[in-house]
This record gives sequence, C-alpha cells and structure tokens, in this order.
Amino acid sequence: MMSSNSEICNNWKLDEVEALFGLPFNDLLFQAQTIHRQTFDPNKVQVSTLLSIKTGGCSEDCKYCSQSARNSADLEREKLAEVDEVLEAAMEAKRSGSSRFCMGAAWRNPQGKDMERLLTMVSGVKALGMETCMTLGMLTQHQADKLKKAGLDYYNHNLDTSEAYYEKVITTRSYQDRLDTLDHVRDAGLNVCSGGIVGMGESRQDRAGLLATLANLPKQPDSVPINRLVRVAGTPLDEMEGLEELDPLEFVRTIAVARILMPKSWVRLSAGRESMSDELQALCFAAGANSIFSGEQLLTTPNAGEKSDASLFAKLGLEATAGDNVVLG
Ligand code: SAM
Ligand code: DTB
Ligand code: SF4
Repeated sequence: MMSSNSEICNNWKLDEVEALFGLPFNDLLFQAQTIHRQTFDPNKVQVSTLLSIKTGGCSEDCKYCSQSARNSADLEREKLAEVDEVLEAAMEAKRSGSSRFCMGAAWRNPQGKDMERLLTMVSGVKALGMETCMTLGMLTQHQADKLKKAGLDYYNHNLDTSEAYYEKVITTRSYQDRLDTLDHVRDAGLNVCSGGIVGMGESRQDRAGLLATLANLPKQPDSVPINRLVRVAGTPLDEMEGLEELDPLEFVRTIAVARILMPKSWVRLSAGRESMSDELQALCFAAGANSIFSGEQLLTTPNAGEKSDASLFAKLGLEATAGDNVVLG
C-alpha cells in the first residue's frame, strides 16, 4: 500500500511495510515528510526529560540493558527514589524547557508496596504543570487505573523488536506479556508510548515487523520511541560477535517508515542520539521524528545534552514545543 495521506491504517501487511523500507531514499523521505506536514508543524519538536527513579538490579534478562542483574555492566544500584528528589529533578527539567517528565524504574513490574510513593510522584510532577510519563515494567489493570487516577498522562512500555526476533533479546517475559500491559494501559485511558530498539542484529524484516505490530495495535501509540542500541560494556549485546552498528541511513529509513505508518503519533528519536552527528539527526527530523529526550543523561547512559541540542535546534530552526501542536485533524 502506498500511503500519501495521513489516514490511519491498522492493517499493515509485512510486505507492504518492507516495500516502504525498499523505496528509493528520496521517495521515502518525501512521502514521510508529506505525511508529517499533514498533521504536525515540521519545525516543532516535543522535548521530554528522563529520570531513573530506581536503578539497576532488575530481574529481567534484556540483553541490551545495563540494569539487568544478569548482566555485568558497571552500574551503581539505587533503591526507589524519594518523592522530593524526583520533584526537584522535574523542576529543573521544566526550567530547561522540557514539557514532559518521564520516570523510569528497573523493574519487571512495580510491587504493591511501592505504589503509594509512585502515585505521589505522579501527582507532584503533574502539579508543577508538566506532563507525566512512567515506565515501570508490566502493569496490571488495577495498577494502570490507579496511575491514571493520580494524574499520569503517558505510560512507556516498548515492544522492543519484532515478535520473531524477540526471543533472541529477552526470555524472562513474553511478547504477549508486553501486549497485555499495553492493553491495560490503553484501557485505563492512559496515552500509550511504545516503540523499540534497532541495531540489535535484527533484519530489516524484523524492523518492519516491529513497526507493523505497533501500527496495527487497536489504537496506534500516541508516541513511538525509536531507540538506537547504546552498546553498554558488560551486556550480551555489546559482546555479541559480529554485531555492527546499524547503517545510519537504515536508521533514517526506520524513522521514515514509522512516520508513514503512524501519521499522528509523536515519533521520538530516543536512545543513541549522543553518538549521532548533527547531519544524521537532521535527516531523522526530515524523516518525521518530532520528539527527543533532553538532558545529559537518559536512564543510565549519556545523552546529547542541553548545549548541543540548543545549538542543533538553532542551526535547523527547530523550536521546542509541548506535545499538543497538532496543526491539522
Ligand atoms: N524496566 C522497564 C521496562 O523494561 O519496561 C522500564 C525501563 S527500560 C530501560 C525502557 C526501555 O529502554 C527498554 O524497553 C528499551 O527499549 C530501552 N533501552 C534500555 N536499554 C537500552 C540500550 N542500551 N539501548 C537502547 N535502548 C535501551
Ligand atoms: C525509551 O524507549 N527509551 C528511554 C525511555 N523509553 C525510558 C530509555 C532509554 C534508555 C537507554 C539506556 C539507558 O540510559 O540506560
Ligand atoms: Fe529490566 Fe527494563 Fe532493563 Fe529489561 S529493559 S532489564 S526490564 S530495566
């Protein structure tokens, strides 16, 4: 299916998505940019800030992750943060122009004993006038409902890769577990943030499969983070023999296809920006990325930083915006 308008299609076939990946680069970017402009102001980028509220010691075996207790990354574990520390970091993020504050915990899922503190964090950040986002692992329906009631706007839970490649990356929770959590989040009325990681040795077909699954969800995710693998020493993916960095132009193609498949979603250029040139990031914005994480740090790894982002935005004539700048229906 060749798409030239921003109608939402929830029935993408794998071969149609692969065909988009295979277009001549200029045609692909033109199509993505055309669709992007039907919904968004192309010169505005939504900016989120991340804070790790519980670091390391995670029971899961995600092979990319610095925080898995099964990996041997050099990382200092930290227990669940106090509410005051979180609010202080949120105020700082707001001061630096961020509109959404995303709190991440290295858990398989939150425990009952932690819920009260998490809910206080949400209502506190919300009271500062920021959008709130959390990523805490799997959620029950009850937990999702409680977070919504406390004022949570977004919940991030990634599919990470295609269903076919998934077992090469994670074995301690299933693809279906992830889809179930997304159902709970959606049913609670929360905005869904879900995307994945590329550059983990997956094929183009896997990248197409991930994007097709996201686009074919009952409702397309409101925001779609596309992470480029950050290789962390001590993780199985860093040690994987023969794993090469994904071709940067293939990364741009992935962004463009995400934009075409999910015309009204915020496509976030997420992890991996620190090692991207200005030129590569510019191509990603031209391909339809319109959201980033700001700040010196993601959860445990370095990020591009405020100064270099300010200079990049100035060079490209981009403006930071709150996540509500949809210009057309
Ligand atoms: N523990 C929760 C979970 O897995 O749902 C929340 C935090 S987890 C760190 C959030 C996401 O960050 C992962 O799903 C993955 O997509 C991304 N991520 C983690 N480590 C990464 C890395 N080294 N490179 C790129 N993305 C990464
Ligand atoms: C997402 O998709 N990317 C962010 C956010 N959701 C939570 C996390 C990126 C983490 C990168 C590795 C780290 O800093 O630990
Ligand atoms: Fe744990 Fe999340 Fe890292 Fe997986 S990605 S090991 S669940 S913190």
